[in-house]
Amino acid sequence: MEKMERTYTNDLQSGKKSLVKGWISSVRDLGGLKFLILRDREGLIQITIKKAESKKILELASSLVREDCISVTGMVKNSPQAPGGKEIIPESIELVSKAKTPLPIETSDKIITGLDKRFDFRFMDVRNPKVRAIFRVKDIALTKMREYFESNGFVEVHTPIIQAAGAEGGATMFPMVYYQKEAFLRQSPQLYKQMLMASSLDRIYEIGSVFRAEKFHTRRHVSEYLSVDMEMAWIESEEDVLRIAEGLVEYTLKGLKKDCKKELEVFGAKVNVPELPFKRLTYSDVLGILAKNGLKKEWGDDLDDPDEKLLGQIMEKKGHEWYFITKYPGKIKPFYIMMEGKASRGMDLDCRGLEIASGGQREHRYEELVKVMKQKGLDPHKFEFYLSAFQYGMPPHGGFGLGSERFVQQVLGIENIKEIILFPRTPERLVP
Ligand code: AMO
Repeated sequence: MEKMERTYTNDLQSGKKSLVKGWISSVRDLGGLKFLILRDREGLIQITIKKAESKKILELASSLVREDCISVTGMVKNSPQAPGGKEIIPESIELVSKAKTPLPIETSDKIITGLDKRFDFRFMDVRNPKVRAIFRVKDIALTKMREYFESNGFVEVHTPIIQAAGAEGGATMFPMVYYQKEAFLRQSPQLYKQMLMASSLDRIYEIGSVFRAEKFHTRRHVSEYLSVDMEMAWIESEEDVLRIAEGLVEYTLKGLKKDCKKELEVFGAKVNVPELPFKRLTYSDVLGILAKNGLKKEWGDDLDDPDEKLLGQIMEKKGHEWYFITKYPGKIKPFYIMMEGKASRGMDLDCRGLEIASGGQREHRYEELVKVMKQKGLDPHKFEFYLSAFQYGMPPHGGFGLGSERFVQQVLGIENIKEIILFPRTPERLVP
């Protein structure tokens, strides 16, 4: 007999003999009938056992419990009462792998288990269709971002994760032993993506893990996240970078709307594809808006969570879910951002009060760069490998880093960023 190919539950067709494989989501007994609900990556299917007609199958089915792995062959039929409108009348059922009882966490689409317990048993938590939907949205979002970069002339690169120096400040670096030397896990590909602007690659992007030893527990910080980074050379100003950032967001949201309808529905997420160009507010504009709404800040103060949230609400009321904040004070931006008097060419991209990306135009003039490094208390000797790229022909350039989890978090309206990471890393969590 020819080997039958496995069919996912969403591809089943009535009138076709099929093979399905998955976990048992529930078992129900109803007089003359026994129902097994099988769950696979794509959905659910009801397996209907007529007790009188299939004694052998019934015997096996009676020993089955939730989360057992089974494989079922049988005829697919339309059945309006069944979840998804179809059922399988089994010809054979095989128990592939047994599940222990009781189960440590709940896997039905109502999420009732606490977050920590769910992360302890994350492999099982992801069987929950609602949880799985998050990772499909993340997957499609990253695919769309890659498409956008590729179709705009960007080259994908991979720069070192083990680094000799950090770019984003000493406090959040993870040190490690590298043979006899001290090294660090990268906080960002910042220094390398800039060096590549002197390499002729012109436009690059990198999607990779970055590491931050964050001391605070917030709903938007983790110790390891997936950063979407880009850098482009020969720019006129940071405006060139903003245009790519807004184009990327627009393209990705359009793609999600088209390819993730089901998943967005699960979360009741209404994706509005924003109109281009996004609203640009200068940092000074933002202080003005906040002051008018009773929140006074000194010029030069960083924008904290409550400031960003209030601004987000005000902007949303005006019809701007996405907006840039430009011309940040130089003193609160990193050394690599180009200064412009007391301000800078640094920007953030926010969505409904949450910072999703940050970047801007970089300082490409060697002497200026060294001057700012010293002003910010950094030792240029530690950055010689980086600085040498600025001494043999470095074009003007800029770029940004976008937090992929924050992007998905905001699109789906999820409270905690950890939910967007399969195995999150926080100060307390290193396993699983
Ligand atoms: P920044 O440090 O602002 O800039 O980070 C860029 C974006 O990354 C996300 N992000 C985080 N996400 C989860 N957990 C964290 N601990 C965390 N920290 C940051 C945010 C943020 O906007 N090198 C620059 C980028 C550049 O200039 O190109 C950088 O890393 O969404």
